[in-house]
Amino acid sequence: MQTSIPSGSLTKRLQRTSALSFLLILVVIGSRSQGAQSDNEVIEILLGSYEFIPNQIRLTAGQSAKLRLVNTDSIIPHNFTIEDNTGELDLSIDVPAGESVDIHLKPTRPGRYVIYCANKMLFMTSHRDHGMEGTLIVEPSSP
Ligand SMILES: [Cu+2]
Repeated sequence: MQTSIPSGSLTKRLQRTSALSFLLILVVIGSRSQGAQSDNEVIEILLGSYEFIPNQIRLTAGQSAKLRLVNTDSIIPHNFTIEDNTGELDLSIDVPAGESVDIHLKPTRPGRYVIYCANKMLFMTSHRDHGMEGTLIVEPSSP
């Protein structure tokens, strides 16, 4: 008889632990970013486990913001796509596994825009169908 540690479950546990710590970091950032959005604000978006955290992003028209896209998966590449038929915010950014990419946005038109991951699993459905989508809300600047 052989005794062996199921490495798969250990990896899963580690992934869960790191996901949890990312969540904790996010809560700290979330509580710090209450109130008015400043031009230097960094909004961190986690891409992993087939979801965006948070899946709702709020920006203010006329203000620039830095979005930090963090891929928390160790082997799955993700993508961050914004759909905007005016073309202003339209973009598609690939975020390799375990890496992060900063993007700068300065929206001018208030509205709601669809965001999603454009990647697909081999021979399977899209990441978007698995839940990797959300909303970018651009609020009008306060008078
Ligand atoms: Cu993805």
